[in-house]
Amino acid sequence: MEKELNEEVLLPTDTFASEIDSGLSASPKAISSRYFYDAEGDRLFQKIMQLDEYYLSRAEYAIFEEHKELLLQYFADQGTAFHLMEFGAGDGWKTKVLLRHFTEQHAKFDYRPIDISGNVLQELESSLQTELPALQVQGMEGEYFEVLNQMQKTDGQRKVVLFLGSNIGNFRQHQAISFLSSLRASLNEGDMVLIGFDMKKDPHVIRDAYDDPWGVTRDFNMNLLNRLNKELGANFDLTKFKHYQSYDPQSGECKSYLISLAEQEVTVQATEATYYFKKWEPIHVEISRKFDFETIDELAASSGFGVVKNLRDTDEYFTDSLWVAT
Ligand code: AVI
Repeated sequence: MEKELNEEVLLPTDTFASEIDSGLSASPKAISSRYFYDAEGDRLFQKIMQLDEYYLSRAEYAIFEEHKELLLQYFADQGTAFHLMEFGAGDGWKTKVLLRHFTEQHAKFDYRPIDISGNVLQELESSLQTELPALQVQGMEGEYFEVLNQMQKTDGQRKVVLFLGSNIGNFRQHQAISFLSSLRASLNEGDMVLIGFDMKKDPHVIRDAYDDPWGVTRDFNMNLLNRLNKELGANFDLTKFKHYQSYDPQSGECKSYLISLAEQEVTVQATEATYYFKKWEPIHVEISRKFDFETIDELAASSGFGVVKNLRDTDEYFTDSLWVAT
């Protein structure tokens, strides 16, 4: 029998429910930030990316504007044809800077955006059809690890993989190494990856980006509880939780929590369980790590890549690091 699928993320509902069950039964409580992204979560994240406080997207956009020709020279290496693949492509706002330039320069490449959401891919493909009709686009829908397996089956043409927006920061170090090592295993020597890293900086700048005065980031975090209410039949009372964010300048860990404002019990129909919360008990919901060059070098070396070039914005807030599979 086919498993029931949660349409938004194409995950079996029982996997979703069982992960929530382990997260809420654990001590300390934790839920993965991958569950932020239902339709409302996608909408709120788009809104975050337009906030002045959330500098990450603008910084990476500026890096692409400044270095698009240099990137093309590395990617196409003397006119070689390549597949440009992108994990977590989203609306493609930043990537279009590269796609437009590469198309204008008649580079020999196709674009393969990869996203967990079929809707996001459809919208991206149709906007690209209008804006860059000559570009060959082939969307791939699925979880990162499913797609990595499919990637191995592509022809021998060079692959260049984009992993932008500091999505890598949402992994802990061991998870990042395991993801990048699997990515490396699906590539050939000489293939390239371009990874966006948000760098350590003035802690106040980071705190403002993840706790904006408009409450958009708060709503983005709280939406997780709404989602559990809607999809798993939970009965979270949103007035009894608040969003809290912390930043540790030593480790570079920016963490988000939902804090219980009262001693309370929450029942989730899909897990057939009731969870007890102490007053002030946190649920850890996201990590957004900030990097330095030592950590970037260490990540590359431990996962089978060599750093070719680090590209930075003028504020030195963000780095796009170009790696080659060794
Ligand atoms: C998707 N990811 C890279 C974002 C980040 O910066 O960690 C998600 C986000 N969380 C709060 N604001 C944005």
